[in-house]
Amino acid sequence: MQINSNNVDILISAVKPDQYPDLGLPEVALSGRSNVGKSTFINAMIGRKNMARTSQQPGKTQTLNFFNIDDQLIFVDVPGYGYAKVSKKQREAFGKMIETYITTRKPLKLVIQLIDLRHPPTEDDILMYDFLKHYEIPTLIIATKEDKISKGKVQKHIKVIKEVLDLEPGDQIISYSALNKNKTSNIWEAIATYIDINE
Ligand SMILES: Nc1nc2c(ncn2[C@@H]2O[C@H](COP(=O)(O)OP(=O)(O)OP(=O)(O)O)[C@@H](O)[C@H]2O)c(=O)[nH]1
Ligand SMILES: [Mg+2]
Repeated sequence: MQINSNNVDILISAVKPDQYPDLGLPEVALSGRSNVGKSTFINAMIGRKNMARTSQQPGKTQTLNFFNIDDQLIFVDVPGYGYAKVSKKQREAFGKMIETYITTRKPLKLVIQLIDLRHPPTEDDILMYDFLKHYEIPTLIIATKEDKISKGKVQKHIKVIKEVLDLEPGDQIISYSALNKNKTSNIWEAIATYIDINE
């Protein structure tokens, strides 16, 4: 799958369904802990530096941000979970916004769940994965920040993630670094299989 990184645009920052765009494109949403690198992942995949806003501080993304990717698909950047400093009220509002999107959105073809390759999945990661499986949402796990551990340890860490999540046999896991971007084309190939686009 080839993407023209010049033909990428933010469509809308939405908080409720009547704001979701209506282009008839398949959607791929990100999920994962705050600060795991969801917005950075989008930028790395499309070859743009700061299309999705990133931060070293958790809690950066606060709305559902829809990006038109070369008129082929829409990436939906989503607020992260598990950030203690977000107020209870805010956390509930984020939770509801994400739940509504994931459980009702017809064009949603795939959720890419990011897990930090360095650490076993958290309780929140497990809850999120179980939620996706309950609603039968196809899920691709990206184990990110691969550059932060030595090559020899990658497979061992992937195995831990698989075991702790109790990964379903149909769900793939790919390790990735948004710094070296080595597996970008493999991930595009994987995404293409979910959205019925020829590679
Ligand atoms: N070394 C390394 N750092 C990364 C990688 N991906 C993301 N980061 C860093 O992780 C931090 C958080 O990245 P974001 O993309 O803002 O995280 P997010 O998941 O969108 O966070 P929220 O919007 O708060 O939910 C930034 O400092 C990124 O530079 C990676 O693959 N390798
Ligand atoms: Mg973000």
